[in-house]
Amino acid sequence: MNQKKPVVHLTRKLPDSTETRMRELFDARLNDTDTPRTTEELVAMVKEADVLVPTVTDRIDADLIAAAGDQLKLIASFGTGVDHIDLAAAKARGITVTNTPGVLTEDTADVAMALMLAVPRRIAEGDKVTRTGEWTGWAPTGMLGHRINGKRLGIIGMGRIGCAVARRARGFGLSIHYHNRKPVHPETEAELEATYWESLDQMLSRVDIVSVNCPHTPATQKLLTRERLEMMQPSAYLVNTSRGEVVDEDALADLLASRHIAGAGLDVYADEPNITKALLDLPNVVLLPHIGSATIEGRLEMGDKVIINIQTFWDGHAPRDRVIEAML
Ligand code: 8YV
Repeated sequence: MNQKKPVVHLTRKLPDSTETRMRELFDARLNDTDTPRTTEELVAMVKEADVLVPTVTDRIDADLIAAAGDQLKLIASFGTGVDHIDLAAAKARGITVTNTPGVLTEDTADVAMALMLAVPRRIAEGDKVTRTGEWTGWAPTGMLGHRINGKRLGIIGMGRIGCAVARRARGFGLSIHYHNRKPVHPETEAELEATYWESLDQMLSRVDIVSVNCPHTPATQKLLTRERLEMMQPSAYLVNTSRGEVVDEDALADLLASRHIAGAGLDVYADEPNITKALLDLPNVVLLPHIGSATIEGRLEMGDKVIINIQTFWDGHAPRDRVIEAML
């Protein structure tokens, strides 16, 4: 058992109770202003920290890892996605990486479902029309959208979040289709009455709503290329609560503008917080500021997980949430 408290650097402001507990357990260095750290600041941190607690807004690349002092042994990320961390470089330097899976599954699935309803039913447009005084009253042909009940949903990536999306979607009368590296457990497939598509291309041309729920990895970088997006039906919608990098954002904007795709609901972007300008002017998109997991409950549970991962590691055990590159 390690007697010394680990020096733990937090790159961003975390919930108060998470930070207070960290101060009790560790020699935790906080970021009160919550200003995203510059590369120089991150370098200074990894030279000193035993443990770094980054978030999705930090780029933990090979150069940064090379600049770390030998004392840096753990990167305990606050979040599930680990595409901001160069896992191979961390492994090569013997640095363990952990994340916070599981605790943001339901919240993220809720936002995916909300977008699936919001876009075909024109919820955001309706809110705008009502507020701006453009609404002239009920009309038989006013604000018509499309029904989702009875339609087909195609989920890309049937992990925890994909399955949670499927469960919700079934409640709204959608039938479930999915593309994954391999089929899910037969029991899960039976429970969801889900249809597996080994070929993403085949699935894309047959479903009414596409939901992106796979992690961003080298294999899924721009998985939805222009060619693939063009395979979608002109009446179909795209929802992305995973990572912007999985979709060719420029191509998506073009196809939405020309109505080759009916609409999109996006919570994530390739270059956050910058958004492809063309998307901003389109009425058939709902754009959210990466709030998939943004609940107080979720953030506290993420904080708890980070603390447990650090404490377990510092006590000399393998943390449960360590990220193994081959798993991605
Ligand atoms: C998190 C996310 O809030 O966990 C993820 O992968 O995308 C987010 O919802 C973010 O990563 C925090 O670092």
